[in-house]
Amino acid sequence: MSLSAERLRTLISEDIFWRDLRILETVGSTNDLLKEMAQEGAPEGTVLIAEEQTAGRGRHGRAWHSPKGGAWFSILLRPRIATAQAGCVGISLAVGLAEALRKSYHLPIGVKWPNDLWIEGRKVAGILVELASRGERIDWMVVGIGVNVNNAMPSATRVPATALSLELKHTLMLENFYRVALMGLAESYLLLLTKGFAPIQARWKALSILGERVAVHQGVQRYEANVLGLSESGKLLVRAGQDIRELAAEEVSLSVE
Ligand code: BT5
Repeated sequence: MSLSAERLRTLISEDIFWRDLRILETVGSTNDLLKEMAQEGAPEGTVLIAEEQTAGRGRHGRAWHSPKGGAWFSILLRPRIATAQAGCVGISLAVGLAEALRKSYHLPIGVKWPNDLWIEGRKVAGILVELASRGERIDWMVVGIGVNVNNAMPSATRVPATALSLELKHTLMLENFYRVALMGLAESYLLLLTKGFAPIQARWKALSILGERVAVHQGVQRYEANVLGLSESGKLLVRAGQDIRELAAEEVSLSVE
């Protein structure tokens, strides 16, 4: 069943935040294309959806497997905040998406810092945040979101993977998935802009799957640390020996102990 732009537009027409929703059958990476559109001045709220990506990207130059049946999309945001606060946006979006999917599909979805969604020890979604600044402020943010919905699983992944359809034991209607996801993303993003990061931090705490100890991978370094919580800019605060460190999403990866 291929994705119907018309059906999708009717389903999300009540939501004023998203606009110019585009669906492509196949593309290299929705992030790459939306970044070009951002540089050419596309407005906040632009959404680009692909049924399939041939060069889907994860963080740190990793590949993201994106065959038909999954949800591969990018959203364009232009938050009027300092670039140093960008981590808050990624966290807010992960929280909004996780909560919306939990509510609609009744699955125990958790958030793994920074922006992954997990279901009982398996990764179901990943988020890739890319941005450009103007002075100290964000000019645009392109947030790429990959969710395993009805697609076949990649054969070997860094961490075990799952899909919503595998967990629910039935195929989902992709248009409905996009409605739920886009509403949840808009809700938490707008909450961040109007009420600040504190309410999101509290929701994150309830969803976080991190235990007390994590292994931090930073370049070729690896060390173990105790998780202390989130900083006000969305960084992860950890204690390694006597050191308190603030980890930035773009610099590290974590494995759960
Ligand atoms: C992420 O990276 O989790 C961010 C993924 C973002 C993908 C979206 S799709 C729409 C938009 N356009 C793009 O080009 N990208 C974004 P990371 O944490 O680096 O995870 C990547 C790792 O996950 C890979 O090295 C694989 O081992 C594994 N992986 C690849 N495809 C996967 C999948 N479909 N499901 C689960 N794990 C996967």
